[in-house]
Amino acid sequence: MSTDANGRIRSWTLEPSKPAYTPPPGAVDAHCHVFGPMADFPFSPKAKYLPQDAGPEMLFALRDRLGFERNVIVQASCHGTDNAATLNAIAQSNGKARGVAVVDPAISDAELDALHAGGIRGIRFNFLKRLVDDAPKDKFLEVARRIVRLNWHVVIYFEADILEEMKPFIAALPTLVVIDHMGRPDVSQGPNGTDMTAFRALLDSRDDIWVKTTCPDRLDSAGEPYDDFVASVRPLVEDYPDRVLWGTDWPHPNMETRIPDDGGLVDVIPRIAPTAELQRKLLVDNPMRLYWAD
Ligand code: 0GY
Repeated sequence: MSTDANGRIRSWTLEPSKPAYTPPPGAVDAHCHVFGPMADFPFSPKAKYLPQDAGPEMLFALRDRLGFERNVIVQASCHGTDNAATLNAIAQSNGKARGVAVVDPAISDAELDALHAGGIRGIRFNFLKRLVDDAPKDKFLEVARRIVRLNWHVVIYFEADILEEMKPFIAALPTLVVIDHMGRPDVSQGPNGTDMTAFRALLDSRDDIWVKTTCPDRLDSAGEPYDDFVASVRPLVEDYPDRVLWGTDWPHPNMETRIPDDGGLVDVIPRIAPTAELQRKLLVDNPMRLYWAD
């Protein structure tokens, strides 16, 4: 755990290793965040964690070190519904970043248009009680209907224990849906375990549900080399190759006690996507279709 004198925590390693694996040209890190910098972009009063600054320069330096070309920056819960830090990072990326916002469901159409102009292509609904105070499904559905005209998608973050109760909500969403971290299955159960089987049934319920095959560090309690994660996730990449995304999750919110090595995370990619074609879909074709279609 690394906490500074102001109680601000660092959840990322300062010295990530250089991965052995080289991503294909044009690879996209499709799930990462920025924190602040706080002096310019204060955290939400409702934030559940207080991180040290992890701004765009740090993110882009990591991108280059890991061999990626683009980022999809997901608004982190510590910034609430003020997307200024995310928009700032996108603006500084020379067109190499796009984003997913978190919005107040009462947002106006003009504000949605401004987010689109700033590079936002989706909105995130977070159902983790430790991260957000409430998650009003009726209001989420209303705002989801209002982003259809922008051709955006919805990103949903929930854990495996509420998958069943999420189903009617997911079925009602009028946009393409992306599920963060596969709905956080228990990967120690294996690819045919209860959690993965239920998650596959969800994927089979609509052909426009996509999935982030992310976060071995969060999902594999055995830690590196993340064998349980690989065993559970590789069949998913092989069976749904056109609906998978990959990201570092840097700066790894709330992982301050088990900080992952970002280079080690990249080296998991060829183990879950064992062919060059699968890697190109996962890292280039799929995220480009979703975030740089225009
Ligand atoms: C993640 C996961 C987490 C945090 C957030 O927005 C966030 O604060 O997403 C988490 O704590 O599980 O996807 O970054």
